[in-house]
Amino acid sequence: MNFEKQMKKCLKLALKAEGKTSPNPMVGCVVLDENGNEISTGYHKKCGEKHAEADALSKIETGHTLIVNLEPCSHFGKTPPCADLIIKKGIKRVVIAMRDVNPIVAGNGIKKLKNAGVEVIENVLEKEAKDLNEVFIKNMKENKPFVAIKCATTLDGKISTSTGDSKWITSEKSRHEVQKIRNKYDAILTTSATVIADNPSMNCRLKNSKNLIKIVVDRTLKTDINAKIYSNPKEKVYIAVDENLPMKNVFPPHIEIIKCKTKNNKIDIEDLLTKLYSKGVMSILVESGGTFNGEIIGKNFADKIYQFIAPKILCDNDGKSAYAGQKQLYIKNAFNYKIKSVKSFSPDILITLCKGL
Ligand code: AOF
Ligand code: ZN
Repeated sequence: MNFEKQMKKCLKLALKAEGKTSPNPMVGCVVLDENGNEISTGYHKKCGEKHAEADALSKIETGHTLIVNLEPCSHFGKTPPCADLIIKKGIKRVVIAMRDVNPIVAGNGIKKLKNAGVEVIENVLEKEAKDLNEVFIKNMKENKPFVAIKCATTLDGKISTSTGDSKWITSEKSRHEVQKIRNKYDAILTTSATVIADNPSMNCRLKNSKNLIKIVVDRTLKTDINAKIYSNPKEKVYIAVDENLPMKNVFPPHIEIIKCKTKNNKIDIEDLLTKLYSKGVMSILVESGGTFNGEIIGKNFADKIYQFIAPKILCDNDGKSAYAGQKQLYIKNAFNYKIKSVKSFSPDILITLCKGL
């Protein structure tokens, strides 16, 4: 028995809470009896609630094999250690997809189980499990938010014509998928230029969707406070301004100013990301113009790119490019990304990319 089928089920269960577990990982769990029959399942529904293992074990007295996509925890956090509960419930075998990257667990859960005589099988669907929890891994390893760029381009890589027309490059189907992507992230980040040009609301309009945090990079505070992006008092907005900007404005409680270092009249993105992370923003979807995208790419801050491509060609040299301002004159210096998937949202496609090697 290689437990791949059950691990797949764990990943599926974990995904039920996508977008709701931050800053915690997505975890699912399946328990089998000694004959290999499934007797319970569980998943982590929300930060602060039961871990997946505790959820599955709460429904049964005992079991034989527990399958889970993340190493069981060994620490007293918001809940007691899952490794202790697994031992107490008499589980004989634990199958995991990946070790926990949280330094307070990192191998200690496995040690605890083995010391108690529990058999541990590791690395089942490890790659899939790491993909699922890419945000959590980045957070734990680098203490930085996970950053993704979303853009919608023509076949020739443009996000608008030279007259500024951009509505709509991609189809309704593609734009509906954007709503689903937004729902996975803690926050959406844009710039004053986009707020002024497009006055977007940048919210998530799916049924039961969460209130996204908004981040507006606005060094000199030139956006209009009546812009749509500021209009929902339930949605927290951080405005990143120059730390030396004299501030006399009073803002409603859902708007908070983050004072950032600047370089060459630009917000220091690294400083902003560090400050956002300390405020609990674990993942950010950048939806902005080409210049800002270019900066994110140029400084290697993009962990992921979602690029929707419509089968339209503008042939407009002065149309705006999706990535600008970081001109590379030689192919060997191009910023490299790896294609993770290509999906069709007819008539468009969505290419999802991650950092290159
Ligand atoms: C989860 N859900 O199903 C598992 C987790 O703050 P706490 O006490 O909830 O602990 C969070 C840590 O527990 C998390 O960073 C990870 O290391 C470990 N496992 N966390 O939220 C789960 N199994
Ligand atoms: Zn746990």
